[in-house]
Amino acid sequence: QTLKIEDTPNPQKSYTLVDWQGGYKSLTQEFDYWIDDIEGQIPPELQGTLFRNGPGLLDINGQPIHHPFDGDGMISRISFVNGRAHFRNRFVRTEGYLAEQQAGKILYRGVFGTQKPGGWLANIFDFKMKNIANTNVIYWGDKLLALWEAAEPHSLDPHTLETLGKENFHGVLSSGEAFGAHPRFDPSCNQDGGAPCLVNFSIKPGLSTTITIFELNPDGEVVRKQTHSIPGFCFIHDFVITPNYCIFWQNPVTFNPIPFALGIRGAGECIKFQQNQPTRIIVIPRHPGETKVRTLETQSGFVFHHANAFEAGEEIIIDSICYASFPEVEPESDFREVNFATLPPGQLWRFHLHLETGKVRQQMIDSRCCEFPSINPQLVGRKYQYLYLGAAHGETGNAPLQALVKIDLDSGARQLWSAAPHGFTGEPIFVPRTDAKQEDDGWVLVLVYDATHHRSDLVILDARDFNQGAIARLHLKHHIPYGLHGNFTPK
Ligand code: 3ON
Ligand code: FE
Repeated sequence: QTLKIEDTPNPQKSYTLVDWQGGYKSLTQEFDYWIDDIEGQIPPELQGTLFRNGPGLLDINGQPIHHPFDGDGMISRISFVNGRAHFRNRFVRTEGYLAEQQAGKILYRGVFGTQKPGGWLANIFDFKMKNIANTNVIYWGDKLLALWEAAEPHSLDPHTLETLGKENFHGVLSSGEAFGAHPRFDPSCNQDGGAPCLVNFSIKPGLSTTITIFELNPDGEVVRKQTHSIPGFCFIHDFVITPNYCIFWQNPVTFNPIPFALGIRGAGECIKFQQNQPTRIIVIPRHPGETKVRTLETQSGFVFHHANAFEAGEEIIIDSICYASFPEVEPESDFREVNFATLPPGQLWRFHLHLETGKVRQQMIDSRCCEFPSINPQLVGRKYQYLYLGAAHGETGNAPLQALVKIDLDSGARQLWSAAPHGFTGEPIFVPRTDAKQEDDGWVLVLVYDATHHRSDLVILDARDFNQGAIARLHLKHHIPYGLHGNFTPK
């Protein structure tokens, strides 16, 4: 346990910017080894594989990219076998990755502002998108899929991480068609006699937006697909499900395509937050027979990620990470020089939607800066008690994630595990123990960037008790750039 902050230069701060910046250096090498530098002990009952995705490259042969979300997807795979752990990482061999590595320079514009060298003249009217496969990685229907929300998935060998090609689900996706990066795993689908099912969506932007919902059976086949047209532009990164509904947050934003077309800004930099516009909440029934789409309204704000949702009588309850505004990306800025204190923190809120009256109530559950919610996978769409989050070390203000927090949503109790001052956390993943009887009986796995050694650790916590500290710290031989999402499979 490392809660001491005495050795940081500024006692008000639990981190230094220089330490934090180390986690945004590229990792160019691909590794394959048994992890042998371990503090504590890997629980032998923890068996399976953790897959993680995120930007592995923050530059192309020395040419910096403009935003981490534009970085090429790199998959890390940590498999746990009889108390030992094996590490492997591979870049997804996307068309763009291969072409740029061969050319040794940036050949594509990125959604979040990366431009080809040569100024606007080199970028004007180039609408080509590089599918960077960097946001999430899922194991479903015996396939390992790297996801990026604006194009189709890449299929990978789950053992070697070799890129096999793009996945179109037997022709369900047309070439270039999007498949979102935030699928939800319904542990027991009403329509499939209680079998598990994977629910995902995609967004086709425009003056009005098409939302497509896909439901896949355990064999990885699309068994249900529905599309809806929603008035206005949408930037929807995540959604939530319940047994009967899919729920989408239409954040109050507008899109001005002109600077993008003229080669001055990335598409994501043309999104403008509308402080005086309400958020629209779109509730779409999952059952093919029911077609009534409801739109509810609540106050302005921006949501990337939701924790969970469940039905409670007349209401749907949704827990989400909300920002007071969308963190707009500035074309001239360097993301490494960010002043955290000037940006709004993500904070945990609970929303109550009343479907009949259309009323929405909300309350802040925790004001601590947080991101990357994770729950027991058996309770997706169901009433749940425990939520795990990446969190700032301090209770107030915006800061990088250095801790994990466990929240008991029934009692309000909280537990904090912190890696400050030199450690930086990412998304926690809750792994249930086989035959667990309690919701929090299992482990929380998290990659922590350790600036002191410029390397990452895979940290294992007992989910029932963060206060006992890490039960194991697996020191990797290198760092892993701050990542986005991943999943654990018992296989
Ligand atoms: O909305 C339209 C449709 C669409 C799919 C237009 C569009 C071009 C903006 C678009 C594309 C969206 C894309 C490609 C989004 C990609 C998002 C991404 C790669 C990551 C998002 C991450 C979110 C968060 C909150 C990350 C937090 C990170 C930290 C706290 C750092 O450790
Ligand atoms: Fe996400």
